[in-house]
Amino acid sequence: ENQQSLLLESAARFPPPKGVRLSYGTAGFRADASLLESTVFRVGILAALRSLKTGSVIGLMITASHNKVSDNGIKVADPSGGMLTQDWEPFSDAIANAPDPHSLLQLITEFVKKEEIGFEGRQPAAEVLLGRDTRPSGEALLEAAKQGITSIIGAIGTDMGVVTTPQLHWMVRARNGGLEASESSYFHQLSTSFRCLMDLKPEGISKNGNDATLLVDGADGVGGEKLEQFKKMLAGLCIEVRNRGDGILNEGVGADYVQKEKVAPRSFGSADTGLRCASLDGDADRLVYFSVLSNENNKIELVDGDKILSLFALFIKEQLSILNEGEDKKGNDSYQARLGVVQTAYANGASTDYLKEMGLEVVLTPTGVKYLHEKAAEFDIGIYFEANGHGTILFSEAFLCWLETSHKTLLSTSEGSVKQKAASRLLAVSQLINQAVGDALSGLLLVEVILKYMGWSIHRWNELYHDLPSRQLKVKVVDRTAVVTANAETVTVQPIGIQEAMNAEIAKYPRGRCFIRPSGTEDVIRVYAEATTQDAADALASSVARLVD
Ligand code: NG1
Ligand code: ZN
Repeated sequence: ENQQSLLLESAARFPPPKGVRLSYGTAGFRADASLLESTVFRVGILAALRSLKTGSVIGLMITASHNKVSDNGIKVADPSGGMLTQDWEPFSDAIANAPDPHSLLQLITEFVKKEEIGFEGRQPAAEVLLGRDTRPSGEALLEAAKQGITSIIGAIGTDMGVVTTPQLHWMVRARNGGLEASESSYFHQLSTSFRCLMDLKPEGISKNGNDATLLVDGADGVGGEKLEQFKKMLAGLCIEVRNRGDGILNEGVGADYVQKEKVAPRSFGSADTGLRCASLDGDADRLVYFSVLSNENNKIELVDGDKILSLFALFIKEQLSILNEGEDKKGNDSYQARLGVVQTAYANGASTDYLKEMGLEVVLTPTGVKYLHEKAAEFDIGIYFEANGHGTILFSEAFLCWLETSHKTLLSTSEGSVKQKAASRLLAVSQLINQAVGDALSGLLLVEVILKYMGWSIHRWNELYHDLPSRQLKVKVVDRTAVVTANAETVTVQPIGIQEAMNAEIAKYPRGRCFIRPSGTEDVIRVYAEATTQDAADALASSVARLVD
């Protein structure tokens, strides 16, 4: 009874905006910040229930990532630090759109019954870690989320303050693994494993052009601020952070802008020609690299998520082959680790070819981190990246266990030192790279360490393969759900007949590839096209966009 009246009473303080329907898309709820108070309050309730149900700490992150500063959003981190389980998404949609406190209460009561969520036991019964990016609307929304959490009796919300999205996910994972969940423990783990990898680079390598300062575009968001703080702990790496929050968040800056527009962000120009640059997005879960081309109005050489993935795959594969060298096939102590990579249809065709030529298993999933992450977790080492720069490397428990044991036994053998170093490197990578979600800061450190290891400049790295020219367009439509796709979004099954019409366009261009899909974060249909020349990719994209319109 107490619980019910508490919920009714607090829900009355957060009436939903009229005539707006929100849905938990590829990245949680996202909308103009002024529309979100009630949604965020309700997601607070959901997070508290999720914590009760799982008996673990849950995370809530308030951010709209690369979207404009007046937008905001909220997403839930599950106990592992990953995205909210998909079977709770319908409930999430339902409560966000409940018209009044009574219907909200009814939905909650039914759900609690169905999920058999118990209210007794631990103290506190539920805990939710809250974080937000630098958006001015974040503070009030965080308060609304907190009120949602505390409207479930026995639940508490712990404010982690302004953090990057991956920091918050990392903290949730750490807490549930019995570790300390603070920013300083995060920085400590990253800097320790970074130093370890730096110490393990092969003798004699270091002079090949990448000792120069790394220039970082902080998107005027939280990532730049954090990196500025963190860089002091990173011996052997010189970083200059620009766009640290003096300009407008995500306006002409950030990984999304750089990747989609293929131009240099604000504060970067011809004076930086040829230098190694990186760009974070607004909440620092995406990372791309670039290098300014001389005298060509802000044109850049883009090194996107596909190429980061390729660099990581190359390095990991090399360490695995060092470890397996000379092991007989019967394999006393050897372990045939399954290394796999996961991409989406947005991956440049040239990257997929390159990875397959390396002999790797390549899997495609639909767009959305939750799908990529889930697939990558099926491998001993699963590397996933979206072309836009979101990705990470997942290690299986079984493989890490084997790695630790063999790391110890290798200490005492003669061939040990080389193999032992490879084992140490892989262990350090598993500590450095965020196991919960894609993380621009940890990804950046791993890129830097691998470039040092290889003795490569950003240009050498970019030469791994040549991207096929591509074009992305968005088309505003009345009802984006009219487009239904299959086979990891590579085929359009509805509207009927559109795929045949697309095929006829695609057939006009050598190496032509094109697909469409409804966006999960914006009210648009996205068109992607690829071909051997930029003109051809542009023409293919616009003719398919006309079919959609
Ligand atoms: P949508 O709007 O569903 O295309 C975009 C990105 C995704 C992912 C989400 C979450 C593209 C083409 N799509 O999703 O990859 O990052 O945002 O931020 O970049
Ligand atoms: Zn982001």
